[in-house]
Amino acid sequence: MIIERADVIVTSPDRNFVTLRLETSDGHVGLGDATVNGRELAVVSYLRDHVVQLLIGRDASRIEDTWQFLYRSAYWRRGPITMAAIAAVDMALWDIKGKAAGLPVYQLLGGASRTGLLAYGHASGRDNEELFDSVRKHQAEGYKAIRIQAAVPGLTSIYGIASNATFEANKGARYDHEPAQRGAFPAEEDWDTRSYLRHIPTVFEAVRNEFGPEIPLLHDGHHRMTPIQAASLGKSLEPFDLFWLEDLTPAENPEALRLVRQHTTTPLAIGEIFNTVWDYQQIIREQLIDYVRGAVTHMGGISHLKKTLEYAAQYQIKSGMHGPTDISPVGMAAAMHLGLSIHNFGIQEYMKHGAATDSVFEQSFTWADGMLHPGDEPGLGVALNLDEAGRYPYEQAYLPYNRLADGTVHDW
Ligand code: KDG
Ligand code: MG
Repeated sequence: MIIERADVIVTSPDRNFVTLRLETSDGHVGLGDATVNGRELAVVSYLRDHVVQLLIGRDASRIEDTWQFLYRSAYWRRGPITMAAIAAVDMALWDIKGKAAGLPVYQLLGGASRTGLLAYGHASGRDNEELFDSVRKHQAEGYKAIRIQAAVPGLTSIYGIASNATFEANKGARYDHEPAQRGAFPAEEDWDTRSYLRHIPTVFEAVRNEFGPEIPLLHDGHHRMTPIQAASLGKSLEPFDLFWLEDLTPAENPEALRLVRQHTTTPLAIGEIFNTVWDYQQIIREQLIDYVRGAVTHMGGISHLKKTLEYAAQYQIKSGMHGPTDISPVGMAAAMHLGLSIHNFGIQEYMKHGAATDSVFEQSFTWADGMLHPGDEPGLGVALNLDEAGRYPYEQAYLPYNRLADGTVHDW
C-alpha cells in the first residue's frame, strides 16, 4: 500500500476548503481536510511545497510513523498551518486504512462507544423574537441542543449573529458561510463588553422562560473578555444552567481560567484555535475546563486529537469538537468517527453545509433525532467529486475583526 499520488485540491463551493487527496498503488483514495479559515493558501503551500514529495513512495499503512516523521523532521513544530497540514495527511491515511480493511474508521479506533453523537446547532437573532424563531427552526430540524448568540443593543454587527448588518449586506447569505467574507479586506465589527455583560443574562432568562429547563443551551464568548469579566458572566448565567460557556478569554493565556473557575460552576469549553496537546496540558491537568473544543482538522488529525482526549479523560473532561462550516465534510466525518469511538465524548458542534458543498463532498453520515452517526462505509465515508470541485475556484476571504468605540482593535 504505497502512496503513489498526492494532490492538494482547493475548492470554494460555499466557502474555501483545502483537501489533501492521496492515492495508493492498490487504488485506494484517502481524503484529509486542511482548511484554515481565512489563511487557506498558507496550508496549500505547506502541503504542496514541503510535504507532498515526502509522501510519495511511503507505506500508507504507517500512520503513526508518518505523523511523527512530519512533526519531528520539520524542526518548526506546532502552529495552525503545520498542524492542519499534518492533520490532513493523518486523516487521509486513516481513510485509506479503513478502505483497505473494508471497515469504517470508528471500527479501527476501537468500535462504537454509543449509538450516535448528540450535536448542537447555532441559533441567533437581533432580538428575542428573532432568536426564538431561530431556536424553533433548529428544533424543527431535529436539534436537541442549541447555541444561543444574540445581538447587543447599541452594537451594529457582532460575529455569530445570523441577522446582523453584515448578514443584510450579504443579501441574506447564511452568516456561517460568510464569516470569512469574500473580498480583499476583513469586515469591521464593533464591540462593548459592558453592554454585552448586561444584556446576555436577560437573553438566557428569556430563552429559559420560553423553552423550559430541559434543552441544553450553549454560548460562545469568542475570546472577548478579561478573566474577571468572564468570571462575572459565568456567575450571572448560573441560574440558566448552561451546557457550556465557550472561549470566554483569549485562548493563549490558559492561566486566566484559574480565576474564572474560582468564581463560577458554569462549565467551560475552550480550544477551537488550539493545535496540540501541549496547548491543553495545563488546563487539563489543573482541571480548568470541562470540554475540549479542538477539531481533528486543527489538532494534527485523528491520531493527535485522540491522544489529547485520552489525556482529558483522566480528568473527566469531555470532547466538544469544533464543527462550524469551515471544517469541511471530510474533517466533520473524521470528528464523527473519533467521537463515536472514544469514551469521553461530550457533544459535537454541527452546522449544516450548503448544497454546493454537499455536491462537492458526497457524504454517508446520518442526522436523525438530533444525533449524528458517521455511517458504515469503509474509511471516513466521504468522496470528493473532482468535477464539481473544479467548478468552484478559490476566492480570497477574511474573517471579520472588532473595534471598540474609541477605535481600539479588540478580540472578536
Ligand atoms: O473559523 C472560525 C470559525 O470557525 C469560528 O469562529 C466559529 O467560534 C466558532 C464556533 O464556535 O463554531
Ligand atoms: Mg467558537
